[in-house]
Amino acid sequence: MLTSRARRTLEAVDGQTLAEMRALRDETERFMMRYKFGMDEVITKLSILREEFSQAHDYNPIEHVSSRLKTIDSVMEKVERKGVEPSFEAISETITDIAGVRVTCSFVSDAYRIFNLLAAQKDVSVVQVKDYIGNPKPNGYKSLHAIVEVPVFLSTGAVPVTVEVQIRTIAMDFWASLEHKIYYKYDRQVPAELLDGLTQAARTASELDENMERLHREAHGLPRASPAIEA
Ligand code: 0O2
Repeated sequence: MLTSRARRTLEAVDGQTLAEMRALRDETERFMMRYKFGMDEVITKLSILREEFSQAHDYNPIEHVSSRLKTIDSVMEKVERKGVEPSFEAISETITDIAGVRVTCSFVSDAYRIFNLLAAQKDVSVVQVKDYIGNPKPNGYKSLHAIVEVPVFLSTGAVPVTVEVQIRTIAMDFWASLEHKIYYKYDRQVPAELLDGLTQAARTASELDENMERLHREAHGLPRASPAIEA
């Protein structure tokens, strides 16, 4: 429902400007849709891996998969913050996390296993990997981040689409979501004692991950693993 002021503004816009505005709206919708399709493809790949792995190995390495598409406002905020030229081409080349998929696993070795299985697929190209599990952030943040490119097949042909995939354990995810809420609550000015508490909690979460994986291995008679990204 338009306000009378908005209606008056629209009435003052000439036909050509209105047509250009509509064309831009349609192009923006098409641009964002590609990311949704790319995200759906990655989710399907993960569902297949999850189901097939469970069937073949009687074990499920994926606990949970969630996804989010950035809003146009959030994309534009990042475009401004990073000083990116506001064209669809420049945005698609520079902003690689418009589509995001988060995978939660039980164990650290599963996080690397899922990444390696996804990266080995023929139609998946790995653009960038940030291994914050092997190299945690100073605040204790741990997660395996990958920017992958998948082809999306449209009626006009195939287009490559980037999707950010974050893979982590339940303990890492629990920590990251609390840390995110605390940062949001304090508008990034988190009191020092809370920051110390978060760093300590990150250590506890890592210890929990190590202990749980050791127990799992012992219970199943599995050898000690040194999980890593496969070339
Ligand atoms: P959202 O809403 O989750 O997308 P860049 O993405 O290039 O601007 P950067 O830091 O180079 O920034 O990317 P990086 O390191 O791959 O991290 C991007 C995302 O990882 C963040 O996205 C968070 O989701 C997550 N992340 C990174 N560091 C932390 C951290 O210290 N704590 C928590 N809780 N999450 C983190 P966005 O864009 O911030 O938000």
